Amino acid sequence: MAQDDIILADLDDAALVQQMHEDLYDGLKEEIEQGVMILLGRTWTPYKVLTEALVEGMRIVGEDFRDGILFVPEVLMSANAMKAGMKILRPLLVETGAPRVGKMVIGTVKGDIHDIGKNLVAMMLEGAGFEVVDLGINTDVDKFLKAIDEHQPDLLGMSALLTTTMPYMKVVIETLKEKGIRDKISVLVGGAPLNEEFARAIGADAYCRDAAVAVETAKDFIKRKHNQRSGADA
Ligand code: B1M
Repeated sequence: MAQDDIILADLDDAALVQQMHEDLYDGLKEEIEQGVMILLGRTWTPYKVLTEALVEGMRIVGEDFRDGILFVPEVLMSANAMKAGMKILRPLLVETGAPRVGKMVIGTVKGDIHDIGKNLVAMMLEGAGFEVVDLGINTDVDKFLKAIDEHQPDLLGMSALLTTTMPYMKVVIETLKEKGIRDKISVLVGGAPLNEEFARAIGADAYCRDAAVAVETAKDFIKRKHNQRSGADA
């Protein structure tokens, strides 16, 4: 869509968000960056911009991708525009001054290159005071193990967006068991095709529907760990 005749700053909030959904759909990176800045300037919180303008826009892209209306190259452009918006929001979400509460190693599993959701989870966790070691995409079990050994995290997060890659999470969990370190770490999993039942079936500790739930769940597990520790000390 040609944007020449639309001045984003002249739109009211609702119209601007609507326009941003369309711009995300069309993969218009600069317009998304501009829209994010305008909403922040109107005192929208970074989280509200993220969820209402960006995540909701990406949901619409996902529907049309599913229905064969959009194809990979177009969705890649949308993803790039989304990432450009997230890049502006990241420091704002991360710099809350919250004390460090725990550490998570996170990655998108082997065979899978989807990273928008995982990046969002990492950003929100950092904002909530977690130290996050992000292993990126296409992460195999050796890379997870090496990072766990090196960083000694409280939590392991795994993301998968494909039905063909989600079973790999079980491979990682089984390997943690074989190595005798499964009990030392809480495993949180997420991604659009997953659900509670799947998480239980593969032996994960929790399924996280979205980034906000991931933060709450991570905090909960850290609290439990502290309680166990103080129980053992008593
Ligand atoms: Co992909 N793709 N894609 N894709 N893609 C999906 C996942 C699909 C559902 C689209 C569809 O058909 N409707 C479909 C999977 C179908 C299936 O498996 N049943 C699909 C397909 C088929 C494919 C390809 C195979 C297409 C092809 O090549 N023919 C290919 C696979 C490549 C590969 O990975 N090997 C492919 C490629 C791509 C792009 C590269 C074009 C691009 C990815 C760009 C990128 O990530 N850098 C892409 C995109 C963008 C999507 C959709 C449209 C959007 C995903 C997204 O970013 N959502 C997606 C459709 C959909 O999911 N509805 C789709 C926004 C994001 C904020 O949400 O990732 O769900 P989400 O993350 C959420 C939660 O799930 C949760 O919190 C996040 C934030 O709230 N969460 C976690 C996620 N990870 C977590 C980890 C945690 C906790 C919570 O750990 C603690």
